[in-house]
Amino acid sequence: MKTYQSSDIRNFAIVGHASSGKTMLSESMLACSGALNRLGSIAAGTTTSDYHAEEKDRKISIHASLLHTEWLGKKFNIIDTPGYLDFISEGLGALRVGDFALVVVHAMHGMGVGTDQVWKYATQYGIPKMIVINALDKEHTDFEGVLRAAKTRFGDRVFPLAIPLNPGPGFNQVLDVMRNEVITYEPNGSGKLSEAPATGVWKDRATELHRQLIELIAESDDALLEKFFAQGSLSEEEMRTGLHQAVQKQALIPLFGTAAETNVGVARLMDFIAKYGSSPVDRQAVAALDANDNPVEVKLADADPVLYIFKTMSEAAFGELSFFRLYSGAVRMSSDLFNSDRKVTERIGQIYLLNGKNRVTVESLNAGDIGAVVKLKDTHTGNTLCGGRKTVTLPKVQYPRPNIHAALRLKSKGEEDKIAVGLAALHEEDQTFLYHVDSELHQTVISGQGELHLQVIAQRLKSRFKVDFDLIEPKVPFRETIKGRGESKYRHKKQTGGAGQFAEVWMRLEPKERDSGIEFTQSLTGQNVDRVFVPSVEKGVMAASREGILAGYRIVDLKVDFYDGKMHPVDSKDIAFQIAGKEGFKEAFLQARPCLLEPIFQVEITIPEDCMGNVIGDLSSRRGKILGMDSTDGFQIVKAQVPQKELYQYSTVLRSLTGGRGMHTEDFNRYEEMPREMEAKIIAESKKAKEEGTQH
Ligand SMILES: Nc1nc2c(ncn2[C@@H]2O[C@H](COP(=O)(O)OP(=O)(O)OP(=O)(O)O)[C@@H](O)[C@H]2O)c(=O)[nH]1
Ligand SMILES: [Mg+2]
Repeated sequence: MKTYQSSDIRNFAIVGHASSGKTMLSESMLACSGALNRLGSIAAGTTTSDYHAEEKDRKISIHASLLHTEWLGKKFNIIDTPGYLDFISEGLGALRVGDFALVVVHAMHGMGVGTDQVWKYATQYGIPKMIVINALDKEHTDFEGVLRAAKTRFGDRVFPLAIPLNPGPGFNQVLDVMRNEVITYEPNGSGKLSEAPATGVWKDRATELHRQLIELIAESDDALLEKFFAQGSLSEEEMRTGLHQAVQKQALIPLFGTAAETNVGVARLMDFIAKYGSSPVDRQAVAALDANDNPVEVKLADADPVLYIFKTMSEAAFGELSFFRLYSGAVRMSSDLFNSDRKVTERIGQIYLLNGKNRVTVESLNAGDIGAVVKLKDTHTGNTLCGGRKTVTLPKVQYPRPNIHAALRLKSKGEEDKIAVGLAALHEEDQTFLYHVDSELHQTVISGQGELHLQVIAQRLKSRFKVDFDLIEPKVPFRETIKGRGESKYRHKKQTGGAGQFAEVWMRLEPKERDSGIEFTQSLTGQNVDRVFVPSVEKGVMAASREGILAGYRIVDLKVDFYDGKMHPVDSKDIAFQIAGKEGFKEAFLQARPCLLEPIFQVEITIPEDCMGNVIGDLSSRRGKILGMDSTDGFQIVKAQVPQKELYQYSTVLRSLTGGRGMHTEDFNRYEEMPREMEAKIIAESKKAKEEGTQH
């Protein structure tokens, strides 16, 4: 395998809404360029990219896959990413290291929330976008409609360079706007084509578009604009040199029509990428931090290697693969690099180029290239590896916060350690997967980007770490408090053989404002109780408030005043006052109109306008309070407050209410008293659990 100079490398992420044909597009690219003899299929589970069992079973992409091929002397590093937002971390990693994004839109379904998301992230990373309208061989497609929608969404800069002539079943002809040619593709999936000059109306359309294209390009650059005014047009040569820059500046967003399933339109798209697509040279320097966290630049031309790890993945029989992009310098086999995040030196063994599960080794890679290594000791997604004298860290991907949670219920005891190892390993691979062990509720809660995400993670945990568990609804951390005053005079007396126990504690309780916790005071006067027992009483009170009284939840927001009591010269001791404090507190608490509080979350829901009615209706059935509405970019944003208890799997509900187009974020807001009937239910459940010995 030859090595490629930076300018001959095309790194791009194929992104877009679920099932728009990204994987088939990458498959078609491999077939066009001869890296594959025959086009695989999603239905048969034979694509190069979706090679994992979990992907074949579900017929969707779950991992970002790295593919490479050569076209017109350029090396294409293709990262095919999953469209389901559950796996957005994969797309984010790919966009983070790509030099441009190929945004695939399904010709029948049009733009989806997935399109908007990846567009937003590509824009954040400052990389140019190109659009592919795919599946034009389907019946009832509407190329012009989707093109119009794309222009409405992303501006008139969206410009068609390849237009389907005969969309629908049998689609094989595309108008090449730049060359004013009709391209006819062979129907055998090879991507081979023949070309002929456009005629009639198509010729007129291409001529008109060509004129518009020249104007767009001229407008993107002052020097070209001057020439354009002087000459009345641009030469073909000037247009072509201007084209690359116009795409870089996104003065022009090229759009291509394809049918990836039959490999139509893909070869010319690859031509465009090879000739005009971004290369690492378009981003000569990237921002980083030095060892003292001062901003520095990493330059493509620097000699010392700097690598960013954008994905790690454990492969059976192969070990852990780390996917990287080189931002400067070259990387060689058997060299040592320093992981500046983990502060360890890593030995680079073999360097691989991948086509899905197929791997070839190379001796070295040049700046800008993408590859993979195996068996690094302590290197994870998001880490930077450096060579030579450099110690820098590249900015990490900022992942969206989780939108769904589930608790693990182990099927057999004693597997806690295995689970802990598994959870940590899976989090290192996929940082949108989070977990925490809740010591208050005694459960392990996992969180992610959607139900499917959690299911896939659960499956991986079970198969890789050989543990068995169910995913259940996480417990809600209710709280207990009081609404009125209460008091008790509790006497603890125990006479067992020799030394007895005696303590009498008098206390008063009163409510305090929300979030003020528990305040313990003493206002003892006289000598009825030795002050040495005050901490004992406090201990007892605190123990009771941790354990809960009504339903086993932590007690909050009240004041306890220990104001009098009695003691015995011999039998009064620490333990006696602790017990009296605890029991007295329980007695007073139950008199003080106790109640349960529930956590209320602030949610922000982004939905298409036409789903408003359904979403609002559903929110009120969840005891949600709407705080306000806003609209942006054709979406409605609903702000509401909803009890945590009602938010279990809300992201799944929202997706089904909105055809997958709705999203939400949630944040804890406050505790609030809960409705009577619900409170009674929770108290009853807790009693039952206590009797059965399964209380949290
Ligand atoms: N007719 C037709 N079907 C297509 C085309 N492209 C993809 N498909 C089919 O559409 C389905 C989804 O295709 P994929 O390539 O898996 O789409 P994807 O965007 O990679 O999907 P995810 O990665 O899961 O988001 C599969 O059944 C494909 O066979 C196309 O151009 N024409
Ligand atoms: Mg896919």
